[in-house]
Amino acid sequence: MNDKYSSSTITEDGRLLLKKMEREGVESVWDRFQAQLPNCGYCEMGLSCRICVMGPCRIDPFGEGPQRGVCGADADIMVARNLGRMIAAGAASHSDHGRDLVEVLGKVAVNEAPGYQLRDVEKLKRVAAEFGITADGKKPNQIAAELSDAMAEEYGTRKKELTLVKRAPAKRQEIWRKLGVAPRGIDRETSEMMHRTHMGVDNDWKSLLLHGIRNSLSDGWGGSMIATEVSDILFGTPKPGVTKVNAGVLKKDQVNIIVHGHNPVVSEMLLHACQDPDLLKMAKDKGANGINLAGVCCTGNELLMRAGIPMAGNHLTTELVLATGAVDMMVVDYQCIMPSLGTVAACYHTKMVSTSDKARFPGMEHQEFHPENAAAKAKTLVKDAIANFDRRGEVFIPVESVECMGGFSVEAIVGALGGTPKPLIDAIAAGKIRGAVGIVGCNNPRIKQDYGHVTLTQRLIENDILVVDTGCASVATAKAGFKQSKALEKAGPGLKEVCGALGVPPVLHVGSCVDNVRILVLASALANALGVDISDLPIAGAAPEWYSEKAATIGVYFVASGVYTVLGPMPPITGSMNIVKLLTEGLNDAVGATFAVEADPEKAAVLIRTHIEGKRKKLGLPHMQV
Ligand code: BF8
Repeated sequence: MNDKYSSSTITEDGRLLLKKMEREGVESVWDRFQAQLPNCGYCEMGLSCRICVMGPCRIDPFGEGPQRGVCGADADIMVARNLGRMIAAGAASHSDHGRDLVEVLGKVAVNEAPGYQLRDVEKLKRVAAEFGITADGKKPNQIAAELSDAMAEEYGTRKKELTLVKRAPAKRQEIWRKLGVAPRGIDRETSEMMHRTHMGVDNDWKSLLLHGIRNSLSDGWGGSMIATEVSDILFGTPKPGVTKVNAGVLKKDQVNIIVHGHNPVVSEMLLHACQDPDLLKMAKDKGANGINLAGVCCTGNELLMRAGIPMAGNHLTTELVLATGAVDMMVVDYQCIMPSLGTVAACYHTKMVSTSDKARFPGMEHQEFHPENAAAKAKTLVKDAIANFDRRGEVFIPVESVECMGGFSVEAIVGALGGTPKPLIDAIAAGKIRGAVGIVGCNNPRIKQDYGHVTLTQRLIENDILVVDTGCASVATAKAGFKQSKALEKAGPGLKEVCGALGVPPVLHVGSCVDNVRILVLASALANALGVDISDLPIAGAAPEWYSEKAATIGVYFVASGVYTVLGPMPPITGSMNIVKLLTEGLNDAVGATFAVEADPEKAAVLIRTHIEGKRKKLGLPHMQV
């Protein structure tokens, strides 16, 4: 179908709901995007600075106007400071999410978090051992208490290096030590970045960017890694399972509750409440055929991965699902929640509820969740959602949902391979699988929704490259049908054979955005099995539609971990050609990988395939000309 909405999104549900919103006069993210055009050229290039109040300042990229801010910062310093603060914000977000989970773990250990439990005690023991905590004769709760304390220390206490850095291949750890970027404390690196970028501190753009690397590593091998591990311990390590995706997962005859945000602490309790027999009866008495819990964005991914909860959409779908008129309640925690949602919801009957003390929004009722009250609070919210069911107006559920397989934790992937990564390595060595690519990140109205993710994924799998994806990328490819066995038809012959034999789709859903660390762990396992560094592997990363500071941080820790990474949207760095050159070329000498920026996913696929064949050649594996 070709209409004006198809320039905004490739999805049918998106197109139809956008049309409905326009008909109803409801403003969407695309309308606001248009209203902002043309964007400020200085900001796009990273050449504006409002760090201090001698400014705001800007630098003229054409060399005619000012070439320095009031403080004397030139273009390199300005761009580096802005980028540094972007990395710090991304690291702070994911790592603070990790801290919240560590606190829940600590409360569970002392029985102060009713409803939560230690679901994966084996993993608890395994991770505890990495922190030097022995399990002998100890009850799981005691181990959890000790692990929670040890993890909390990673945030602040003065350390030489974060504990989980040891998970990286030895060669990688050496590279970081030599460069002086091994992260020392999760909060420390973020705090130091804010310090360095204060006026009058670090004014060497190279040194600022090196600290940007260290800051990103404090998240990738620190806060985010802790978030994923503790989520697995508390909520279960994901196993493959089948569910449904897109706006068609909403049910006309049921109470629909959508969870949005990132932290599974709230959504897990809602999941339990939605299964409560008393509440199910209450829904029935109200005329509903059940309570349907669905997710959007990464909190949805957390539930999809572990409990097979359906997924209504990714970032740019979050306003659109409200326009179905079928959402009785949307419960949000934090991150990626547009402040417009309360306004959109007010045009329908949806009740909006915020739950985190650190994230409040206009047009939302605030019901604060803490580990101590979460189970009870969740029941109250489900009751409120049921009460809202008969306030619905017109309901429009535009499409049928699509089947999707999720749940590919590293443990599940290695399990599917028979307990060792060797079969995957053999398939790569034989050339049946050319390599693997992690496709991650967001939607961004600069790019037609899902077009970047889906096109790149198609080009890679048809060329026998395995795709593992997370975050909104993983929802995009799920909606497009890449996460079902039928999708093997879209894959090249080698990938089709290997995935077919294992009973998995050619595109593996590895989780939410904090779960990008699963990709690091998997890459480390492959590198260790081969006795090489991550940068030697025929792998790559891509963020075709990224928008957030968190995604910027992920990109940096991918590259700093040795993974060549192709970004879709250009980060605000073009005001400094020195920095562009360093990130796209110079980093190769320092960390063995670089960024590339390519908005066209067809061209990005060629870049990635060329990179993968180059790595195959260096490893002495059969390779081809792309
Ligand atoms: O953490 S992919 S839009 S929802 S930032 Fe946000 Fe981007 Fe989606 Fe998940 Ni990640």
